[in-house]
Amino acid sequence: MDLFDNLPQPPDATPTQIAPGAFLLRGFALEKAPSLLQAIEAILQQAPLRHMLTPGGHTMSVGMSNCGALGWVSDTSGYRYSARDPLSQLPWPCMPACLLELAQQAATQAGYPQFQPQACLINQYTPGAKLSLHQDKDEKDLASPIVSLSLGLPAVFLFGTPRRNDRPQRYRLAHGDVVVWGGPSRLAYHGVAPLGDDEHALLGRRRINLTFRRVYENYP
Ligand code: MD3
Ligand code: FE
Repeated sequence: MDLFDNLPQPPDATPTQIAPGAFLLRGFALEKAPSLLQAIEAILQQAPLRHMLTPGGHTMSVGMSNCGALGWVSDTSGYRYSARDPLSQLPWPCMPACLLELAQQAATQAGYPQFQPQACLINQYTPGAKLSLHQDKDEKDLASPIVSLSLGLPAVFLFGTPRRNDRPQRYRLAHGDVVVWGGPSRLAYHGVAPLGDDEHALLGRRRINLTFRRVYENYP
């Protein structure tokens, strides 16, 4: 099996390029993980995780919520970004400074200075939860990268190319890992294999992934 379990890397080390425009920062968030998790739990008290419906009517196995000016939502009418949480009709919780700064620092390390994310999608995986191969193309601003932060149980991340039928590479994404996806990798197909059943010291039997996104070039 072509599972590339890349070597760990200190938080200040040079990012590893894993594809054109895509950079892996192993352990970049490791030291800050406890405080980041606190900020995430506070968001989830205001905007709880929920299992959204796909446009095809299937319930997603990943629990989702958002913070920031915009949030990604899915229901039987489709995928879109919304300024309000459809559960409460309230604006999504603000993006905490600690999360925004982490995303901006990682983007800068990877060669994308000036990253100003408008949305942060929070994905929670419990054992068995997965994310099928897809492209992130609901954002108008495809020039900006997406920054992802992984916390908790490790997952096997599938990373293909912008061509659906190219066989994806596999990466093990662990607690504290950050990846920056931009340039030619921005429209790469990707997904997450079903989460294994294990226990993480800080998060228990779950994995949380945050993705920081710029949706519109000019909003707000
Ligand atoms: C590569 N989330 O929310 S993060 C998603 O682990 C999503 O929860 C996964 O895919 C997760 O849409 C993967 C890594 C990621 C995010 C966006 C990408 C990789 C990407 C966009 C383009 C290419
Ligand atoms: Fe995605």
